[in-house]
Amino acid sequence: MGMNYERINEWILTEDCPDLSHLGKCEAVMAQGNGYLGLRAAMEERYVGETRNLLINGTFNQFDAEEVTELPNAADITAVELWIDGQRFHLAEGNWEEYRRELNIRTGELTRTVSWTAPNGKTVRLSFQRVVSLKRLHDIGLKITVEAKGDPIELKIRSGIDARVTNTGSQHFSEIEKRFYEKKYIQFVERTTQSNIDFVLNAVHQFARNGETAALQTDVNIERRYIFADYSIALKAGETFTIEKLVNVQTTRDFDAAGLTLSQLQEKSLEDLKLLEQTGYDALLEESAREWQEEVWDKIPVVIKGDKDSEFDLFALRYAQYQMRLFLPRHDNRMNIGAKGLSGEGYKGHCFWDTEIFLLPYYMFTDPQAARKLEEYRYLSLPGAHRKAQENGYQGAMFPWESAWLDDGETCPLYQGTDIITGKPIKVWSGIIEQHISADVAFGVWQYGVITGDEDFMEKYGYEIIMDTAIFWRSRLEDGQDGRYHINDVVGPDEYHEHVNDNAFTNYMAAWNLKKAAEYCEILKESKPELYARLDEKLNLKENCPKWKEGAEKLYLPQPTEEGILPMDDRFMKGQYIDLTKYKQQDFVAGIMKDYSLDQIQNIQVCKQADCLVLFYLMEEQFAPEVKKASWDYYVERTLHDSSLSLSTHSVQAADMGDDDMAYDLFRKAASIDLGPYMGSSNEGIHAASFGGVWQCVVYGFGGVRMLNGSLRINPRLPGNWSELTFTLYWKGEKLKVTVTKDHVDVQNLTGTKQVELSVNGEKRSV
Ligand code: IFM
Repeated sequence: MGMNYERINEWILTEDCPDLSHLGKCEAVMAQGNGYLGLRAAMEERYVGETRNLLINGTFNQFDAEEVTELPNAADITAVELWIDGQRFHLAEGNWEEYRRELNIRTGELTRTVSWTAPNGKTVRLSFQRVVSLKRLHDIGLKITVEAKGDPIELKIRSGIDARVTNTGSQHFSEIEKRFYEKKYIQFVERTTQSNIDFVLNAVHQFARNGETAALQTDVNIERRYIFADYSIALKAGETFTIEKLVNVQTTRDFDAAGLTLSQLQEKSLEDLKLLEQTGYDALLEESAREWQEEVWDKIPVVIKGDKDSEFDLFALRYAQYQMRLFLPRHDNRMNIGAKGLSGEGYKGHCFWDTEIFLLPYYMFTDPQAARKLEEYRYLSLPGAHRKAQENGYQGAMFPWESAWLDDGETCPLYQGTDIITGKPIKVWSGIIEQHISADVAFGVWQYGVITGDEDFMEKYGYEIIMDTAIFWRSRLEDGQDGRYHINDVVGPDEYHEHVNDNAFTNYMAAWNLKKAAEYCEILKESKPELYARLDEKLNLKENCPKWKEGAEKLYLPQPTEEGILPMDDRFMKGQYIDLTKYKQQDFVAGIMKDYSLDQIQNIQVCKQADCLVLFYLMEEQFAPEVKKASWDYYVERTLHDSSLSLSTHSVQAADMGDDDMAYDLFRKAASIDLGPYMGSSNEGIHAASFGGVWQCVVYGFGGVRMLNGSLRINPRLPGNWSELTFTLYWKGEKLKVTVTKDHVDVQNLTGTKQVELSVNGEKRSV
């Protein structure tokens, strides 16, 4: 029951039995997309408990003043209802056999096959196919084949565009127009209620009987927020009937630059639909599969060889790549990556530090152009960051903890969930005091600049972001009685502890940010005086640079205890120690919140997720191995991994410390967050950052790749059951192919235009 891994060597993820009480799992893990749109894998026929999502990246809307802006759920285009001699096809009725739902991550196609016997005894063999084109960002195809098995049947079909969907109750759209053209082409126009974005959805159906085109009478229906057609046909025993539903979706936001009016967009999208109709499902699929092959699988190939278990490892890595392409807005720098990608409504489509710390490494090393767009988004969202700083009494760029549209500023909700003890809504402090995000963004920008060597980006955007965030940090520092600066009242990466002082992660990252800004200031003054002058005019470098230096020097940085443990803040180690075994054994997250209120958790030694350990991993050379080991022993015992970001960080740390078994075990757990057997884990969408984490476990952890002080280092350590690992990465524009075996590391420069200097297992090499 549930996920089945029998065909993973063919790149196929299978569900071999419909699980109608856990619909969210396959809906999310089998979602499709192309960075422009994401389509959840809800089945064609409707079920109680399903979530049908079509999300278009960047189209944020605020439902009302009490809610924060979110990605609205566009009208549903996937529903197709079938009746066999008057009995509606539904897996909870009649009998089903030979069921399989399969996602082919190589081609991006989702299929479902089943033999279904209706309560009236009529049997049909059904096959459903679905593709979201990677090539044509607006196009989606569905194909359904019905075979009448033993008896003749009367088949009735209902299909159209259904705008009666919401985001768990919040209706983000006004209905604008709905109509049939030529009694054939269906068009539905809806407008977001606050951001005024027009969505135009079009659909057309075409039919074939035993492979020959068939024309069917269309019974047109237009209802409130729903436009659909009914068709019927009599089939003889043994006959097959095919329905193709071809759909496109476009929004006025896509054409902001071109300034298309709604009626021009309606006209254009209808023309596009007619082209799609001529293409048909099979060609659309073939074209899209070719794009997957060329853009992803040929460009970013990975190989893992080893025992039987390693087959899952390779699939998990490829599945992570599949996901990281689904939600990547490669086409537009005005949007970023939501914490749930485009596979569900969780976290409302907002992006977090997940982008810079967990996902950016994959994109920087494998698709630098896409990585650049993600960081350009941060530059374009500076107005919101400036506003947030001002609203909080600071200066410079204070990036939002949760970010949506460019000038939205902070979009983290103020309240979420209910306190188990008081029954009151729980205040979400992250939007106000989880401030490390500003340094994380600067860190991502710096990493991107060094790894890709993209000086054009740094000159236009990068240096400015690093300096603007330094302005924020300098204004944020507080004078302490000890003559040092402190950063009080924050939430660190471990969100179970709020209002802490001197969170190690935050302080070290802030100090890094201040120091880096001052360093760049001096470098640019010498090497790029014109750029320096431009930035000086904007950011007053002459006055700020000395302040950044002084700030970095005087900022208090927590130091290890006598036992070598780095205190994650000024409170954690004084908290109560409790036995966490019960929560560690639960197959769901945040179980501790069922027993303790967040107020109580403040004084307990329990971590939701890695905190100091993320710091060790980002600033590897700043901490002695004994400190890392002692801190590891201390924190691992107290960490619940209640955030999907935690396991991969621990795995990379374990690999760095040489604990191969632990690193592998944690990698497998990280790879199973969505792919694994826990049926409730993905209801609100997949965990986008965890896929970056899976890639990091393999390439950073086992592959031993890291950028250290501006240089490339490769210190691989394969898990015991792997005999080979091969991956590619870009280093300053050169594409390197790295092959690691138990006793050998081979690095080839596939581009070969420049010499690449690197260190392999401590020895200097050049390729
Ligand atoms: O950014 C994370 C955070 O660290 C933990 N809660 C979920 C967020 C989104 O993934």
